[in-house]
Amino acid sequence: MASKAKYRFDVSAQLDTIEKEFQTFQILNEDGEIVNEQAVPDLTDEQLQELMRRMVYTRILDQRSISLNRQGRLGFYAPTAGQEASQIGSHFALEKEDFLLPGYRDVPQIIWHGLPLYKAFLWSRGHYQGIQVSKDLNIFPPQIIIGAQYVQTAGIALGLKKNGKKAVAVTYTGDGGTSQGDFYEGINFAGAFKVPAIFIVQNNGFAISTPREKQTAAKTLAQKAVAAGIYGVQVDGMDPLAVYVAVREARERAINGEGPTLIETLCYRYGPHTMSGDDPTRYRSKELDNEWEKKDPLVRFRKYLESKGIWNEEMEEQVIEQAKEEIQQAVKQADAAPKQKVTDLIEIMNEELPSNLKEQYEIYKEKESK
Ligand SMILES: Cc1ncc(C[n+]2csc(CCOP(=O)(O)OP(=O)(O)O)c2C)c(N)n1
Ligand SMILES: [Mg+2]
Repeated sequence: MASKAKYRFDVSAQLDTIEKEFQTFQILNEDGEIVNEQAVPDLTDEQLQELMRRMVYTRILDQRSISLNRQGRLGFYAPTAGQEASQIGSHFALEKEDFLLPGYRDVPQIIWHGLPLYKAFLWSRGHYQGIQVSKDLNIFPPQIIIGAQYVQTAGIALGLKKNGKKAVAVTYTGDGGTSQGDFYEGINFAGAFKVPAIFIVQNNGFAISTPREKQTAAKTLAQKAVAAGIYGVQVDGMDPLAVYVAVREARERAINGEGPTLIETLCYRYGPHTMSGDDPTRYRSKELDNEWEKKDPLVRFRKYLESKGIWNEEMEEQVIEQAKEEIQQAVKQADAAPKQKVTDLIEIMNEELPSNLKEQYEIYKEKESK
């Protein structure tokens, strides 16, 4: 017979049971082999090629953005390499009518949603034209305030529901974002009102230099969904097919009135936190980097497509060339934007000016006319 338990109610077994339920969902392993046959999505060869094309393009965009930043030709930049399956795989599951609320690292998703590349560069430079987009483009500017987009997403999703729209609001944050109050408020509200929202947490293991283990006692970030009474999924964030399926099904559920889903994607950022002086070698080991690079989303997806005979070096070269060419053109277009004036900022932010701003506006108008 077991010895008398120290406590009458075994809370520890209860927590264990819940945590064990959150297993990592995977379809394609590191070697590009299908390990979960019944979960393989119904994507045509053309769609699979397009998904690969977007991931390769995004990797090149990241490399070029880093160089442009070093040359002083871009402003703020948060590297994306290593997160392509998580970013592009998730976006691939969405439709044009869906609303996207990105974080600062999620520029690729809004580009693939339709933001012209040169506007992404202008946003990076802090130019107001970078966030002026056509009305039919359902995107928000990348959020810098950690977690704030989670609350906004719950609100937008409620709007979609009230207006009877067959669309979802999708947002992204990082592992660190789930330690923020806004994160809990957002998922709680979304659960209470059963709104069509998808909350994606890209768990790249670090919030700048703070390891994920130090940010929370939760064993998985997906299980945070339980407290809000919403669905939670943990997925291999280096596997584009698994991410695609997790998001596609979350979208289906949301549209069918079944409410929101929280999706944790396990991934890694190869580069620094941002280009503003972060040195990852001070908080990450070479061994850890190597371990994650073996899981690379492009490598495994390339192997998978090659094994199906639908991808080759020549196709990849073509994508790389096209990306380089388009990036070069977009930089030129961004360079051609008019120099930003202080009066521009005042004008675009206000329909009517309060007296103090009116005064400043006149002062700047005078200065700028010289
Ligand atoms: C409210 C708020 N607090 C702090 C910061 C400073 N900050 C910028 S990025 C970051 C870490 C975020 O890490 P994570 O959510 O894991 O996203 P990742 O950068 O890894 O994609 C912090 C603390 C901020 N931008 N906003
Ligand atoms: Mg992180």
